[in-house]
Amino acid sequence: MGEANEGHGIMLYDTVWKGARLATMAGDGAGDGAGNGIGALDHGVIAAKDGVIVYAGPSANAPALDAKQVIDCEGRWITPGLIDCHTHLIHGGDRAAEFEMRLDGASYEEIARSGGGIVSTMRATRAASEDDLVATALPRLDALIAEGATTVEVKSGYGLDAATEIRMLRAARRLGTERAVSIATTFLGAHALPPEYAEDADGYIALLCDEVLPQVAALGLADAVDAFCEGIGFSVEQTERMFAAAARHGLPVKLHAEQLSNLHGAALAARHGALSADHLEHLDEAGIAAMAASGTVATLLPGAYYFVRETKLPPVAALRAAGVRIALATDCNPGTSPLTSLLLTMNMGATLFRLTVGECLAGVTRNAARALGLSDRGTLEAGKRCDLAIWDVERPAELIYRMGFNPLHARIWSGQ
Ligand code: DI6
Ligand code: FE
Repeated sequence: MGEANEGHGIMLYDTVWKGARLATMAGDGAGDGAGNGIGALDHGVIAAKDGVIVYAGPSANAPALDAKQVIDCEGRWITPGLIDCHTHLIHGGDRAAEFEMRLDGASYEEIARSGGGIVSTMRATRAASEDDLVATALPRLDALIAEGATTVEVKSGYGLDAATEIRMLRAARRLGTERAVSIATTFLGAHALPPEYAEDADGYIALLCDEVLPQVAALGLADAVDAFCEGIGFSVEQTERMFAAAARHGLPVKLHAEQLSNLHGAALAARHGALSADHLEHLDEAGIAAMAASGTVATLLPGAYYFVRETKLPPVAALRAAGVRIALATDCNPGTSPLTSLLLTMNMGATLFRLTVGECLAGVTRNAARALGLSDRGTLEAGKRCDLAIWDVERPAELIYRMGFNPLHARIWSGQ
């Protein structure tokens, strides 16, 4: 680097994006006085070095912009790279035939009896090699990436035995080497009861806590631990045992809570300092208060709400009033949300849940980062990773307003 530059305290940046309009998503949302909580800036500049944002703000205050590469954004909008904080991207097979049967009038029970449901995905996942799992997940990941996703969470939970859960997590980690994207992995062994343990849910939880999770943790394959706390899933008591095991391994927790009924899973998650509680259609006031107190993010999954034709809405107004941060995610899974679009997820968040434009954008950036415990991303601010989405839109609302249209102009991951 030039000695002259150093002598004058001028930094040589790798890349400068100028002529941009920025939705920095900085601050903490509504009440920060910055354009509906999106931190809107009309004449913005971003400068990055070594994959990190060094400056993001008005061009008027920008430092000397000495860069190896200067990109004129011609007035395009830049948001933080999008973050999908809840997916089941890795799985064998699909459930399109089951979908067809349901449209032809078959009930959920008939489908389960004919070998469908979550156990059919378990079988297909157990039968798949690690290479198969990576190969079948890549098109789904590519669809997310094509819309500006730079960080994607991926859960296990279709193996339901040690070998397959580990294979799923290895496949998930590999996605992050196959593509320029950050992958956060979550161990969801407590997703469903495998047939081997049909009458012994406690025994299965013991297997997960005493054998599977210790292996997963020793291999460094999970960034968090999740469970499905539900009548058709696991009880509060069983979930609590999973959380205790997670704590023993120093792993943060999240929870599928209050999706189909109210077992008070969200309050349990909050008591354990969970990063997020997810779904939440049946969440009550006590659960909201507990989440507000613990700073647990409410991750709403409008794709699942839509696909299963749920009618009970999550308590958005009460979450908002209590100051609970709201994230939005695809829940991409073969059974209840075969969705690989964060843009459509935002549209559903707005149309179905009445979230504002600012809330939808925060839900797939700042608050999604928080739901993953990642404090190094989710906003356009000095010191954050340089993960950007550059959009051909006139106003950010267009990202949410359109359905099935992708205005992504460019995507930058780690400054590239
Ligand atoms: N809640 C869901 O909606 C999915 N898992 C969960 O815990 C359903 C997964 C599937 O049907 O394959
Ligand atoms: Fe899920």
